[in-house]
Amino acid sequence: MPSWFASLLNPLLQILSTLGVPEESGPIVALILLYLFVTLLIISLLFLIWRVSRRGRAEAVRQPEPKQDGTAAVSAEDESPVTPVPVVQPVAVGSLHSGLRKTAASLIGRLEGVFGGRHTLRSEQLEELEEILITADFGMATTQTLVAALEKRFAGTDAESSAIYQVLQEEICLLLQAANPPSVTQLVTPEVIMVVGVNGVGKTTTIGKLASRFVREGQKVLLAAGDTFRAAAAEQLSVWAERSGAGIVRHDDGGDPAAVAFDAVQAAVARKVDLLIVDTAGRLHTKTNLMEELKKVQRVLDRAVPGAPHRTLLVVDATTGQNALVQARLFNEAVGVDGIVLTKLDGTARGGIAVAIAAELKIPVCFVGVGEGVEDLRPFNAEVFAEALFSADEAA
Ligand SMILES: Nc1nc2c(ncn2[C@@H]2O[C@H](COP(=O)(O)OP(=O)(O)OP(=O)(O)O)[C@@H](O)[C@H]2O)c(=O)[nH]1
Ligand SMILES: [Mg+2]
Repeated sequence: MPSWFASLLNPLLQILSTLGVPEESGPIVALILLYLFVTLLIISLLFLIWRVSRRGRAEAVRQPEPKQDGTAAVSAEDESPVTPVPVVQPVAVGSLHSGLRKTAASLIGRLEGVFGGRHTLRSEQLEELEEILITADFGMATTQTLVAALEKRFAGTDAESSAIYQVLQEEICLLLQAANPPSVTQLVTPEVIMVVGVNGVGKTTTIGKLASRFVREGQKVLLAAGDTFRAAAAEQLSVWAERSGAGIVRHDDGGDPAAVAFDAVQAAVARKVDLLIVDTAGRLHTKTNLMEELKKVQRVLDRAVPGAPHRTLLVVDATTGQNALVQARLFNEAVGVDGIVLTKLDGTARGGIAVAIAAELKIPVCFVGVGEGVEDLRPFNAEVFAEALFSADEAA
């Protein structure tokens, strides 16, 4: 028996014998007592760690309630200068395969029909490739770039289909990378993101998913219910705020979206929020007056926090095909778009639109929506996306 253990056991044995425990049962009773004591100690320690970590998380999301009239609760002592701290942390690259399942299955199936096995690349096949890419919404200009790259590399030579796909994948990746966002953004707090797009593309749902992602990463997030036009739009955002643990600033339906933005950005500064995400009403990209309304919201945000909105994200629905490209072009001209969120990729076999937007407009795709659930938002990554386009079997 080690000496330290004996010195622990002996006093215990003495206590037990004074308590009337027979001498022969003393050691076993002492061992049982020691065992119970150590188990209790471990359980208490684990409980303590759990309490401390829970308190830390609660502090991270705790925010003052908005006032009864729906405006932000901003108190004088709350107000603080905007201090530079690291903004939104980089997010882990999730799988894009599930969202590209339909696109990949269709693309691979049709490409195999043309290039299956070993082939000498001729003009008939290049024409068929062109049709396949256009059908998958790569757009005319991008399709021509890709076909030209293949022609240059393989024309007249004998090539395995796998080599052809590999080159296509590399070329697509290059086009996507040409519009990749810079890895470091402005180091300000609050960082303000404004979300715009036409009706029903998934703006509010995307904001909910983003809020949930950033809250989980430890960010303090506030949402602004800037869609005062559609009845129940603020209610929809409130549900997402509650679900994600973010705060919300909302006014009554029919109010001025710029007023909501103003109150929200004030509240974001006062509450020392890391990230403010502003929802806006869906609007047609062709309506100039509605675009002016967005510009007003941008001006109000900028006045409160110079430089805000730091990012204007355009949400486009992948199932709308080439119309998404037109929306991206017009929204970009009107309000300046820093990044695209491509939603409903799960519902289409035409995921090539991501490549068309990145290649033709040089606007980076930042996230893709692959379903209606809170987890169904994937950070965009050019290599993973290009690889997923050609891996139908791995789609999960
Ligand atoms: N399958 C799928 N559905 C989505 C995705 N993103 C959003 N949706 C659905 O699209 C519908 C519209 O979403 P909203 O978030 O309300 O769209 P919105 O752009 O805010 O709409 P308005 O505010 O009316 O302009 C909802 O039923 C969402 O669940 C996605 O990535 N995949
Ligand atoms: Mg909405």
